[in-house]
Amino acid sequence: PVEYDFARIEDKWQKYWDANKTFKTENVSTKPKYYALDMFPFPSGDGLHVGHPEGYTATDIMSRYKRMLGFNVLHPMGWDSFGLPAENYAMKTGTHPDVTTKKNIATFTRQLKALGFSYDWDREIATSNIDYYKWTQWIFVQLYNKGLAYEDEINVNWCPALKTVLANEEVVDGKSEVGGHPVIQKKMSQWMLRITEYAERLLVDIDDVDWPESIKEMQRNWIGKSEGATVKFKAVAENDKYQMSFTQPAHNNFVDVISQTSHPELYQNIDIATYHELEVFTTRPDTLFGATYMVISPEHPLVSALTRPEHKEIIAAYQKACLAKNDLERTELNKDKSGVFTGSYAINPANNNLIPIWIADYVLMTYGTGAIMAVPGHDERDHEFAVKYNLPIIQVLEGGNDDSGPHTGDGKHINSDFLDGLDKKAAITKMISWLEEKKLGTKKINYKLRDWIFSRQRYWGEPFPLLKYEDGTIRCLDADELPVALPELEKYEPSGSGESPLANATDWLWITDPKTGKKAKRETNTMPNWAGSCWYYLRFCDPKNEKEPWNSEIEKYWMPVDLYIGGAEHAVLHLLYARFWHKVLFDLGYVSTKEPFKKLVNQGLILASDGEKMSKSRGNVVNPDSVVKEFGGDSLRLYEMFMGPLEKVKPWNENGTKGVFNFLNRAYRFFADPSKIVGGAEQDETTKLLHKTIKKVTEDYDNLRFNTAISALMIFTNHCYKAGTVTKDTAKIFTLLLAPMAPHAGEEIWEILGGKKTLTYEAWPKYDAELAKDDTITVAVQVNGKLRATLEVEPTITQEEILALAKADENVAKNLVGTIVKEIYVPGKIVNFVVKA
Ligand code: ANZ
Repeated sequence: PVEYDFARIEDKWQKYWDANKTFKTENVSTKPKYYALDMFPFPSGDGLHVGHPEGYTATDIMSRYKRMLGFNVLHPMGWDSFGLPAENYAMKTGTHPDVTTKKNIATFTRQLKALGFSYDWDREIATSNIDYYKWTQWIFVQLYNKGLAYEDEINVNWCPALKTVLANEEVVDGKSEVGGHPVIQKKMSQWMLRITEYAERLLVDIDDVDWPESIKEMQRNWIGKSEGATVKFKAVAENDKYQMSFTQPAHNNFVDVISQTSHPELYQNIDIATYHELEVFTTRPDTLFGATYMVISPEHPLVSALTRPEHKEIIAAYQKACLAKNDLERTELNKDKSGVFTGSYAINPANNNLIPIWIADYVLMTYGTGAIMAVPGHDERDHEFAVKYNLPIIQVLEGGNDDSGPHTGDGKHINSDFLDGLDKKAAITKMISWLEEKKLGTKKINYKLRDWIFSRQRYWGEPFPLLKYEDGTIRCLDADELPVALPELEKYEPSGSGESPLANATDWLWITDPKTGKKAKRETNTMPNWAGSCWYYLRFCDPKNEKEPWNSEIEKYWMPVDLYIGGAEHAVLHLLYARFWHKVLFDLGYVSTKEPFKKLVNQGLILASDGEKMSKSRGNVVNPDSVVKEFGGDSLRLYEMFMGPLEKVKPWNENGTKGVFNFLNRAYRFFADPSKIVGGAEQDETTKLLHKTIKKVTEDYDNLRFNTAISALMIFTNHCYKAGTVTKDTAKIFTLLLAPMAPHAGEEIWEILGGKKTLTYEAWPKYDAELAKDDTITVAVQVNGKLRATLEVEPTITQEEILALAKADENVAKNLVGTIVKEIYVPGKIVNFVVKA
């Protein structure tokens, strides 16, 4: 009997593919191209996780399938190898990150090869290799020269204990996610990239790509376009006359609206000559008549000018407390509101009412203008705040059924002078015209998107190609001065001053600039690890090019990426950053497409058998090595595809692996057994099912439905066992259908069947549409118990469809006189209409 000796078979074909460079891809071809890309891994010390092969198998199936369809396929693999873990490991063990990275890459490579992925290994790249990051630096030079890179003093999350800046995502409740150390807001000089300049295009072009709607929506929300207006308020302060007679009595109780009519004496005291212009951004200019107070952010530049002396102390304390909170904590709806009064007032330009100016942390300096007009009658946060601090609430739109909350919906305007009677949309338009006419404001579009903080105080990353002279001026290097090599360091520990460990590299740090002869210091920060992954898909097109990052002709041939598979966790990080760089490169004429990734698919998370996330601490991680050892790489591939739809979250199941292994075993023992393969014509039943199977598998591959493709092959295999024998042609077709998913077994059976090595470029089987058609069933149609027609229909027909079909039949229609009082369908058998004249 034939035995499925997977260990021998897999080893044999992996060696064959390697030795013959079966998957080497040429950049010159008359064939149409197909570019299938995986999100390349960070080569961690833990090795491959069973989550990796899920997406990798899917792209590999598509690559193998498309080769058989006659495409020239680019299917590369590489390493996102810069990053903090390697550096932390270095600090702990004293092993240079370069050494650790190389070791980890070797492990990953061995593990990927064990799964038979059809990568063109000659295109392998690693972002931490100098011949790669030279070009990452080159792209930075392009950004810099285009005015898209700048240095700025900004507030960052600074963790004194970890001695580094942290991303917002790395801070939980004001503490570092790692170790729980306090995190403060600290002003530090950082390199920034002007991604905001591309906000509109990043938003608009997302409509044109074939991506999951959820990811598109996350990007849209992240970019956060808001249409509204800016409005200028006059803020009155530093005016003693006004202060004396007005501030003190008013600020303890604001229930009263301070209008000219109610307090004419106050207006007389205002010296309008001494005012500050306080500009706000609002999406609801129509509610201006309902603005009863203003709020400025604790970081607003006018805080000190608007703070009356008697409020100074409390405001200083408040500002300090705000530094300990991040933006999310400050703006969350359900967080308790806090704020302090400045002692100053502004004039509402719509009705000249005096409204108090407060400082509160729910207003962020990084959005809009850092100041708001508060409309507690129609905004949740303003309402909560007004209730807490007893500030006046005026309703300016009719409606809202809950007395206790603000009315955030639409309605006719009231208490709003020239807006009265208008709905929201019309009132917004009218108010904007009024503001523009009076030069009090203007239509304005705002984006939530912030510029990208692009520097890290870390060692294991790309050095910036920047020199700083003693007079503080900066020079960005020219292309011919690249690369700036990352110096070898013995001490990776950051200094704690906020400077990167590179500040310890004294020999490297200070140079005499050969181009100017001036003494210069290198930039010691490094780029974040998103930099390398922003353009790796371009380098894969032309990875060995020493003169340029890629050749334009080659880029034109391969781009865009036709299929990109990876985790949804990159929705607004890598996927947005890469789109941004790509658009810059497009503007500079270096790439030919507006968007880099035509189709994106997110594979679903694979959970442990207990339904929990796999993690080392839970001890529920499945190691792919042990699965490969027990069942082989083909079975692991098949199992990961058989678990369920690619995009779904699915738990691992030990028995499942065994189940697909049994199927592969059975298939192999049949099709690789010469005694089962006979000459002559194929049996009719087998021919029919074969064509159906080709159709099903083809359509499933086209739609990345690999689980149902596997089911179809299982059904066919079971049929063949019942049939006893099949012809060689049938066996060969089955093998070609199976091979993209189980390539080692596929190649071996193919060879046994006398096919020439290798099946990689064999033509994909075609089906006969007639033979592949589903069998039909015959349904009788009766009217009042008399047979009027018989219908030939697909077995999957629904009740609705068959009733419609029956009524449309000429003879049935003729007899349906009067009213139909009953419609009965016995599935697959009979339709009966009861009519009454
Ligand atoms: C008055 C108003 C009335 C507002 C109303 C809303 C509803 P989005 O949609 O997110 O753009 N806002 C403006 N700048 C802010 C800042 N720096 N920090 C916190 N909040 C800020 O939201 C825009 C609205 O958020 C603006 O419109 C402003 O409140 C507030 F019935 O102005 B609105």
